[in-house]
Amino acid sequence: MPIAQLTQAERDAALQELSGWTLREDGLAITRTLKFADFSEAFAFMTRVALHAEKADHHPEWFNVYNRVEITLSTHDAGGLSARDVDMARFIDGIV
Ligand code: H2B
Repeated sequence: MPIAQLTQAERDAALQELSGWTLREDGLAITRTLKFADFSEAFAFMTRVALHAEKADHHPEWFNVYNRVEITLSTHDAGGLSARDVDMARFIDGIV
């Protein structure tokens, strides 16, 4: 079943609530870069997110080098941002 993209109003409200997240230039994703003390801390974070992602069946796009994790959230099944991305961003914000 297709997943609904956020409306512009919903997207604006989500961005207000999610400080630290930036709308990608094409408007189809949100991004946030996190820095940790070292690689172990970064990977521990990624493990927690991965376990949650499997449960939620919603997966981040990310890039990691040493202590930096660049995260992009978008819903492929919606062709852009959906409530699932907002939920995932909230989860991430809750554990950092
Ligand atoms: N993750 C993300 N980010 N977007 C999706 O549309 C998506 C996903 N779809 N994880 C899920 C998996 C889908 O491919 C499976 C079949 O439910």
